[in-house]
Amino acid sequence: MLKKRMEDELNKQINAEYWSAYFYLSMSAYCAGVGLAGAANWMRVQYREEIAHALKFFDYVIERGGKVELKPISEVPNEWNGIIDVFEETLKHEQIVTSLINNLMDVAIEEKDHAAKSFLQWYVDEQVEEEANVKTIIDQLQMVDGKGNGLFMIDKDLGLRVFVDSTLTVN
Ligand code: OFO
Repeated sequence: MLKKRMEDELNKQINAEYWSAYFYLSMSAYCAGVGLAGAANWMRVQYREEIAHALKFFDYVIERGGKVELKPISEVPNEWNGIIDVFEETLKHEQIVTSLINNLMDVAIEEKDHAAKSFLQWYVDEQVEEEANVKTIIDQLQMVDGKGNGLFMIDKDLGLRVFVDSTLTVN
């Protein structure tokens, strides 16, 4: 059985993952609006990843006999200053999520909840990958100054991303 404190923190994280999904869907709309279909696709895949992250928490709370409490999702931004800004904001956001996951891990340790620690390790590893992937894209975009033929080629690559439910695999 989950302790109340752990249950509350997991419920907050479900909300944070849905917020992330909504955030990336908004970025997808922005990218589509500025003619970057590849980046729009990348963000839409990211949106689906976040939904999968949320559902993994959702299922876990239920599996541990806890109560899922879905809260309202607060408003997300819908304007950015170009494609480099979009990915820089993505990285900043993922760094915040990493700290949320680390805080959750701290709670699991404090509550001596070994099962939650084991469960959360998946997210700790996933965040390393999330940040690294975004950092690579920012580096590429900066190389071409976020424009011209270079941007055209990067956008094509971003268009190749397909959704793979990483919650079903072991990192
Ligand atoms: Fe769920 O990792 Fe991104 O936000």
